[in-house]
Amino acid sequence: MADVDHDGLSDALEARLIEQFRPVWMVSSNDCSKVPARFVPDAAVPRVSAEDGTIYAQARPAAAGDVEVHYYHLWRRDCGEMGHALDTEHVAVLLHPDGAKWKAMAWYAAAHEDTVCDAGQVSRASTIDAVEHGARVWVSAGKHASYFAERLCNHGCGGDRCEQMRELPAGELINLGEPLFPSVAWTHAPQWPLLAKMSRSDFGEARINRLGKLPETDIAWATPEKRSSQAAILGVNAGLGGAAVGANSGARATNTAMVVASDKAGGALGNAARHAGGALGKSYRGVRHGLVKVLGNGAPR
Ligand SMILES: [Ca+2]
Ligand SMILES: [Ca+2]
Repeated sequence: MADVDHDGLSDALEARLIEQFRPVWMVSSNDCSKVPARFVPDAAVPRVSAEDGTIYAQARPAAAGDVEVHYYHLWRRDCGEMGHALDTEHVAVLLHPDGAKWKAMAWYAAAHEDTVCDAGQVSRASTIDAVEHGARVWVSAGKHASYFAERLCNHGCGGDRCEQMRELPAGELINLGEPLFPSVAWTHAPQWPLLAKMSRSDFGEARINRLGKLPETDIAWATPEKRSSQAAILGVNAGLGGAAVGANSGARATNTAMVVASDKAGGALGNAARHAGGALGKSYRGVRHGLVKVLGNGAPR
């Protein structure tokens, strides 16, 4: 079994999963940085070779036989108000084996990650219709924050816009390997925080636990503790939950980014979701079983 990045997953499995769950990217037609860039592979300092929609990926083992895949969209520059060269953005998905197939349990989209404006989101895969294939991801113009819904695009600290959006044609997918055995020379470059994003999981126990308890219809903020400081920045009190709609939006506003469709969680799925929420143990394994149970009871197509 060839395993060029020495993480225990075969090259063939990594290639298959990376391709199967490749997201569909929605990008802005007036982005100053055009589209995600390709970088010269053997340059230790990141140097753009083309702005051609190349996406970089990483697949690595997670707990209990699961696999976590990161998709990096890397840009020539961030063109926000405090713009800078190079921009390091990503989304992630947690996969579990189901017989001969693989299914997604949960997705994470980074938006202003590691800043006070953090508007990252987590979602059950079924909520955003991305159990057996990639999620659709809206990328804000110039800032390149990633969102699972177009109408979340004005979050962050309020400067994000998704205007004149178009689907990015599928470009090349390049496996970055792992931090100790990267396939390119620039993963450790201090010019950008790529190594940190490659080195950590986006599905820690606390986040997975919150996800397990989330209503089936909701996308959640990945770092709800940051949302209150953000509200202060905007001078809005209850406001940032304003994207939430539906009967329970008031109660959910602080922790929940939005309700996708209030009538979606019906029947067996709704019951399974409630059951999973109630049965969740404190451990990752327990939560994982809960999420698998939800998926196994007929997630919507
Ligand atoms: Ca491998
Ligand atoms: Ca790998």
